Amino acid sequence: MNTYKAFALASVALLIIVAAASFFVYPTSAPEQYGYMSQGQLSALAVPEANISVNGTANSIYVSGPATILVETGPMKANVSMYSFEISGMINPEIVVKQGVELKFVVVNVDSDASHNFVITSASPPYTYMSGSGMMGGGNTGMYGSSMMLSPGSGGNLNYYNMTSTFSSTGTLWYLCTYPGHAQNGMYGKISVIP
Ligand SMILES: [Cu+2]
Repeated sequence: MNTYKAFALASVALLIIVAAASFFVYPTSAPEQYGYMSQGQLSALAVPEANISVNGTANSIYVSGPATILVETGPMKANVSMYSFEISGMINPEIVVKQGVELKFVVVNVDSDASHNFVITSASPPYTYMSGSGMMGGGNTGMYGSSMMLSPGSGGNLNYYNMTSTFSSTGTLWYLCTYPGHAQNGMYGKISVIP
């Protein structure tokens, strides 16, 4: 074997090792922005959070500092419309947040037969059939953040998407589902950013 051949073989071997290593390392080192979670993992998330106070009478939550908010889309509950978000046990609550606070939203589609997403916008209701339908993508494409469209779960696996939003100026925003017809049928809520 001449030197060139040995070098070529060594290069190929190195390439294979690097490719194999990255195949095994990549899934665990990548940020888990979206994926599947089990019902058990979802239940473990549904705990009272620091910096969040719940006001059932006003159907609102107040967030005073950095917090994680669990958003369940399309809750499968009696007398609850599928066109709903469930947050802290409430349906489409107003989220009151202090200016400058960074919120992490864990959006989980708990609906067994419909797709939903969670998009934050300055566009106010009423919404039409196609309201927001241009904002389908994930990757925090909107100014304030948007989840990807989450398919209904299957086999006990629920689709989730993690997104982070910082509310740097005071005012009124809205969250809604941009699947055609959903916001029109009430799948939205208010976000008030206060000083
Ligand atoms: Cu929806």
